[in-house]
Amino acid sequence: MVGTVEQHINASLARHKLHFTLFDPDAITPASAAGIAASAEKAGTDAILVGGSTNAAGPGLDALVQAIKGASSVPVILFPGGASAVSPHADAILFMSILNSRNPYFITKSQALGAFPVKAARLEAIPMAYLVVEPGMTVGYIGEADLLPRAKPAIAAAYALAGQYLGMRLVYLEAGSGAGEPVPQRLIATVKAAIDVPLVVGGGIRTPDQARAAVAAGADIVVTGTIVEEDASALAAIIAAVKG
Ligand code: 1GP
Repeated sequence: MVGTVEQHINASLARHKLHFTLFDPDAITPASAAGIAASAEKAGTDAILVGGSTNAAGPGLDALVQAIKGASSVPVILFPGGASAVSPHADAILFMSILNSRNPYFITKSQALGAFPVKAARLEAIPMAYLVVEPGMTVGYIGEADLLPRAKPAIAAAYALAGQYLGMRLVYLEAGSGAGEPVPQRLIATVKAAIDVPLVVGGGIRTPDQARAAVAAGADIVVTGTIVEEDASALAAIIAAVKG
C-alpha cells in the first residue's frame, strides 16, 4: 500500500467497488480471525474492519489486530464502539460520529475522549458520518439513535449531506449488525444522489444478491460481518458480487 489508507481506498474506488470484512472482537478469537482474514484477502476483500458496539479495547483488541495483520496484507481499520477502542497496531481508524444519535456523547463527547488516544497511537483518522437506519439492532440501542426511517429516504439523505458539509469524508449507512433486512435500495439511492463522498453500506447483508443490490443502488463499499463469523466460505461469492 502506497500513501494513506484513505488514498488507497479512493484509488481502489476509481477502479471498482469495495468490500470490507468486519470482525467483532467479542465474537471471534485472534486465531480464527487470522485464518478468516487470510481467506478473505484471497477472496478479494479490500480491508478489514475491527470493532463492535461493546467498545472492545486493550490487550484483547491489540491481539486481534496483530493476528489479522500477521495473516493478511490488506489495511486493518478500526471501527470503534467507543473512545477506548484504539489500538496502535491498526493502520487507520474510522473517526465517526453517530449524527442521528439523541445523545451528544455519541456525536462529539466520545470523540473528544478518543482524540488524544488516537493521536498517541499515531493512527490515520478518517472522518465518517455514521447513520443508523431501522432496525438499528445493538448499535441503534447502545448509540441511542433516532433510527432513520426505512420508508423516508430523504431524512437519511439530509443527514448524509450534513455529514459531508461538516467535513466527513465517508458516509456509512448502517442497518445494524444481524439486521433481518439490509438498508433498502431506495434509501441507498437517495443518499448516494445527495452526496459526493464514498458511501459505505452494511448491516444484514448475507447473500451475493443483497450485496449486488446494495452496489446497484449506489453503495461504494459493502461491509459484511455476521456472515463471515457464521460461514466464511460465503465470502468469495459476496465479494465477487460487489466487484461485478
Ligand atoms: C455492522 O454493518 C456491519 O456494523 C455489518 O453487519 O454483521 O449484519 O454483516 P452484519
